[in-house]
Amino acid sequence: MFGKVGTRGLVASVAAIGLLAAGCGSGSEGEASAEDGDGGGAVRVGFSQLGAESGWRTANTESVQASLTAENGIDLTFVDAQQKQENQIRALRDFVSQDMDVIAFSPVIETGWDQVLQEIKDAGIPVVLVDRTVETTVEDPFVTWIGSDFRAEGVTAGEWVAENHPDANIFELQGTMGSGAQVDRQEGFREIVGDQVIGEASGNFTRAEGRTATEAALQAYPDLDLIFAHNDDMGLGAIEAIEAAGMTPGEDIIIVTVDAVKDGLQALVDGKFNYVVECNPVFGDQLAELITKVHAGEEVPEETYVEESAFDQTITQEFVDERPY
Ligand code: GZL
Repeated sequence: MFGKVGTRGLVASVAAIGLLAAGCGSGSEGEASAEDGDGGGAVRVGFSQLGAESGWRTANTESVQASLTAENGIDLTFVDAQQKQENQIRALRDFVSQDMDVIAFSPVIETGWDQVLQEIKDAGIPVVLVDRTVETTVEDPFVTWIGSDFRAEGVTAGEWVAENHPDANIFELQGTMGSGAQVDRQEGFREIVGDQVIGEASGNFTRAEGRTATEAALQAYPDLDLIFAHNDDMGLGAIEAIEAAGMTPGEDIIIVTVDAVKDGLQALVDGKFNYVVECNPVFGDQLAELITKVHAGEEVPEETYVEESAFDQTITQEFVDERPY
């Protein structure tokens, strides 16, 4: 979770360190300022969102912005990094210079954060990690993390394939290389059906790049008959490529994806996707509560996993129409 160097013990001490830091993140050392604790001032939060690459990310941003609001006692500065780590690091440094009370971010990839995390720690500002995960050697880097169990999502997808298509020749459409979601979904999936994977390529979690990668895969692997896409958007791009090649998605080529955004579930109802594992982006309310508690110096869990499910072609159009995202 906190990279391959983190330990549960380390994360537990993070919670303790973070609670102390929260008490003086917005005031001078040791003094309570008007903004601290129950001083009544809004909690100043800097949030670095990694991009707007997918339907999932759009839904996540909407949820975060709907919950981190003035009426919930939060003064939010939200910055979109367009999937570039250098933009995220710049935003995090800006948050330090603006002396934010709490910094939250979803890291586009797992590595490359040590220096900026150390700068944030030296500034005494608590960090709440959101969605994706980080590998870091920095001691006590975060107070808490909220998101999905990406590895479990990969295992769920793999188990469905093993059960329903045990002889399939699988092509894996990977998300952004080096992101926690890509690393862990791949690990979980391959634990179950790794011996059936005949090829892989990254579609960077976008529809366009998913289409391009699938066009190349159909040429390179004429025997492929199942695609596992790390998110719906790449799966939707794969549908375009499969249809352009004169084949029928969901029949000639089975498609398994992760996210369960509305477009993905519509493809499932339409018979073009075959199985979709949910990755729930709507946790802004839980995030707002965590941030408020961190700032107030209250106890928070080391990690919070959001509720998720999985869907096959038995879902109905009514179910899709009623989905919040
Ligand atoms: C998962 C999230 C992933 C989604 C993609 O929590 O990080 O990033 O699965 C998104 O749709 O691009």
